[in-house]
Amino acid sequence: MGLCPLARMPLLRDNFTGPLHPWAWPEVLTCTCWGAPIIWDGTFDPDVAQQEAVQNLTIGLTVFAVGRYLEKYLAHFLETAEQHFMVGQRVVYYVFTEGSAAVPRVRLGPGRRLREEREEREERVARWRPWQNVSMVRMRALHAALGGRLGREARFLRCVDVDQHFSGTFGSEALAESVAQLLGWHYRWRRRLLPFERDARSAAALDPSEGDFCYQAAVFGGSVAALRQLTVYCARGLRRDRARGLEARWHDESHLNKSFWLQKPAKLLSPEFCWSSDVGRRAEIRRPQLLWAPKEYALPRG
Ligand code: UD2
Repeated sequence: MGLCPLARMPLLRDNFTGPLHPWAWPEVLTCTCWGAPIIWDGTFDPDVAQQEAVQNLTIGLTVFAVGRYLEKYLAHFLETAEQHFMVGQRVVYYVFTEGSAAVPRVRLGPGRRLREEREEREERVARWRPWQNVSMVRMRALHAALGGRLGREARFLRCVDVDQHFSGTFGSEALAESVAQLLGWHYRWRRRLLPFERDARSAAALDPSEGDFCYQAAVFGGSVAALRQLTVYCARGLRRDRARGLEARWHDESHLNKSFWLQKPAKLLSPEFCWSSDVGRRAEIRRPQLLWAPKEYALPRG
């Protein structure tokens, strides 16, 4: 597999339908070297995407909300998902949380449900506590859930961080067998500068000549089968590293990047689909679909 030209060889936006003059649009990459589309606002017609989506399928949205993240972020996350996420589709929110924590009640539209993933996992979730970062065990918990009811119920899934909110339409154009999200901080960087895991002892390690793009663990998705493969790969890597006293530079995100290097995603979402205002203004970022909440790294997690 050849390596992708990154921002050094951008392509023009195609299927232009927006109100701007074409010359006002910055150039962006719209296809990877292995033929996967990179979805930007203006490169798809939302109505066509909606029509082409398989009808009557259930889309799962998984989100982990443990400790203060539950109280602080979950309600707003769900309220905005109701306004923007797969509107008109059958959606199940799978909220992974712990013990007796109260999941906020949010009014859901027709065909939309919320399931709390805690009973069978209560003990496991409780064991997350000593861990510095809850996100480290998401892969294992997701893999287990995909093998159960969640995996039978949903056709496609989107797995996301809770400390963000939907700010624009996030629809069927984002569905595919496996979907990766370009990280807003790094999508313009040259490959050799990307923050992949470089310690060769880690299961997440990528050689300087490896890695296509820097993907974010805050949004990834795909079919149940593809996600079972991805989550088991990452969970095994995380376990192997832990047994050796290692922790990859960006934790689960490093393992996700390794997995997507080996199994190329079928579709990439532009950074518009998960954007941080802290990155600053970018001409090609016009209507972010998800916005990060300000990061509070000084506060405890887990
Ligand atoms: C980055 C990634 C995240 C993950 C993490 C690994 C982005 C936007 N996010 O996030 O996906 O790869 O790095 O270090 O790039 N959580 C809780 N309770 C906690 C802590 C975390 O529920 O106390 C859950 C929650 O869903 C949260 C997610 O884990 O959104 C990721 O944790 P984070 O946002 O604190 O990690 P962060 O910002 O380093």
